Amino acid sequence: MEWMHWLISVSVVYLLVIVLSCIAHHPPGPFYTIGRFERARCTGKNRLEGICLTRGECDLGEGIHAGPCGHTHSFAQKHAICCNFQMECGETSDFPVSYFFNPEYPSTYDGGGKCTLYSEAYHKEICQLRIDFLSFSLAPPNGDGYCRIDALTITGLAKGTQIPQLCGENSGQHIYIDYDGRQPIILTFQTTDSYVFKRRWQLQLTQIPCRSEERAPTGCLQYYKSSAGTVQSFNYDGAGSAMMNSIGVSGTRHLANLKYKICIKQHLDKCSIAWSQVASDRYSFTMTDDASSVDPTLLGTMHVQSQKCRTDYVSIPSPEQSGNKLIGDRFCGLGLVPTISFSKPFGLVVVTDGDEISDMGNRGFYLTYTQRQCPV
Ligand SMILES: [Ca+2]
Repeated sequence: MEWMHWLISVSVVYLLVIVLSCIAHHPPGPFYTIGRFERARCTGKNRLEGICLTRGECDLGEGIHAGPCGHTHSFAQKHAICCNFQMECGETSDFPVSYFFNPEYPSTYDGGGKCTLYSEAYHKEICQLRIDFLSFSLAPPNGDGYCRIDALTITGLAKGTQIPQLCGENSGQHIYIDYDGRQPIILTFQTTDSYVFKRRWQLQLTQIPCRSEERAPTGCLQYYKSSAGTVQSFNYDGAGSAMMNSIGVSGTRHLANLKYKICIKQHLDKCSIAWSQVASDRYSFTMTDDASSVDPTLLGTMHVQSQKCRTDYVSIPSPEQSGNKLIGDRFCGLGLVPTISFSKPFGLVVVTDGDEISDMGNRGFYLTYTQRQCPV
């Protein structure tokens, strides 16, 4: 029976080699479990969000120790720290919340080239990624609304979804993107160093579980959860663009070839939503026509509301103005009359086309919304 013992010993050693090599290739890190769901979120001393982890776990994920985790009862949590994850070009983030800053942060970046971040869902129960542009300043689009100098391009999207290429000034904006269940979402900043510009981006990436209240409804690129607030087009500013468009007149600030939805979460006891221009800014609705040479006091009165809006417009479903139902749902021109919609879910659709040849000096839109009480 000697050979039998020998055979068993060899088999055991062989199995051990296989098991050890598997562990070496897939280290059992602290994060790759459902347990990560149960980790408390925290805000660090640096005001960035993180996860409560032990020092060892934080180090293993190359995180930043951002102070104590706050008041918790369990022994393990008492010794936990708030751990931030700050990603660099070329890295993959599979953390519930992480940050992606420009190279040379906290300085600005004047260089060129590509900087890519991969966002991988950390668990199969993760459906969506929310990106908050805490800060976003890239070279502006050209006068026709194309991001030709700098751009943030997002790929790895679920089939049928489209995310516009972004550039210019977008601090304070956010977007939601669905994971497709197989591949990571890929964020690529492409910049041109021959264009002198102090670039800056600070993005917060938050992974959202499929069954979370935080998840944006399907098809909403932006999702606002307050009962009142403001929305604006990408690269909006009341000051005009310094760029010329393709026919050599003042270009636009808003981006070309957009088609996306801004959604508003309906609050309890709210039955309708009111939309209007931000009153302090005359240019807060300049979607089509000549906003450059017109007398600025006339802005706001030159509104167009009809299905004749075919180039750049916003669409508000089943709109009413001064108690009257409107026939069309599209709004363009140089002004928006206060408009109410009872249609649910609350929101608006943004559409722009591929050129600005019949427009001058458009900014886009900057609107306030207010959810309104149901009649008693
Ligand atoms: Ca246009």
